[in-house]
Amino acid sequence: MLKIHGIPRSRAFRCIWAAEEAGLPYEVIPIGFQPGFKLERAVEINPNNKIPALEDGSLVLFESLAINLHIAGKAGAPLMPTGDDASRVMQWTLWAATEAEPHVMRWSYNAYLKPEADRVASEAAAGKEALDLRLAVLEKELAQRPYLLGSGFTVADLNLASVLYGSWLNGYDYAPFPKVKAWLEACMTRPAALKARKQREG
Ligand SMILES: N[C@@H](CCC(=O)N[C@@H](CS)C(=O)NCC(=O)O)C(=O)O
Repeated sequence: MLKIHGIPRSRAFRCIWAAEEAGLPYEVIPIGFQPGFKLERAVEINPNNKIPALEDGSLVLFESLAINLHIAGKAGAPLMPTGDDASRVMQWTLWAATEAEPHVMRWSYNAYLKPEADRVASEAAAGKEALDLRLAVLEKELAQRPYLLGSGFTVADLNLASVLYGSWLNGYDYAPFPKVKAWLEACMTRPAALKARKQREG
């Protein structure tokens, strides 16, 4: 049984979605937030003291997207493909973490996450400007194939879509990127995604 430490309204959402896609049994060990995005208690198993963290038997992991690679690896293909496609999964996962997520978060904190009085419009605009440059790259890729690696959904799609999910749900303008918008909608309405979203969105 996978033990996912965190709550659905955090990056643990990504791992819940991955477990659902993989069809693996899991339990969520809830650790929530206090005001100011501080955790309500220490995460003993994560030296970074952050959520999510995963326990899989004696294996303990942190980093949500790495946890997802582990979960997908247990399921195997098609969620985690082999050969060159496994390298493409790594490429897109690192792209999600380094090229997309910092700008998603800069926009998100200043567009909807922080209390209204603490939001800085210029910060939201800077995050959006940088993210739009990356979305333009993604738009060109998705003009060539329906999913990141080809015709089928893999954990590469899961990892990148889950990084973009909060912005997609909270009013980010994806209209200039119709292929990205259609791909995100396809990812976020998969049966496994809907099960995970129900835990988060109610
Ligand atoms: N890169 C990490 C980020 C983890 C992270 O920042 N988690 C947030 C919740 S989504 C957290 O634990 N925040 C509390 C804190 O930083 O004190 C991952 O993807 O797992």
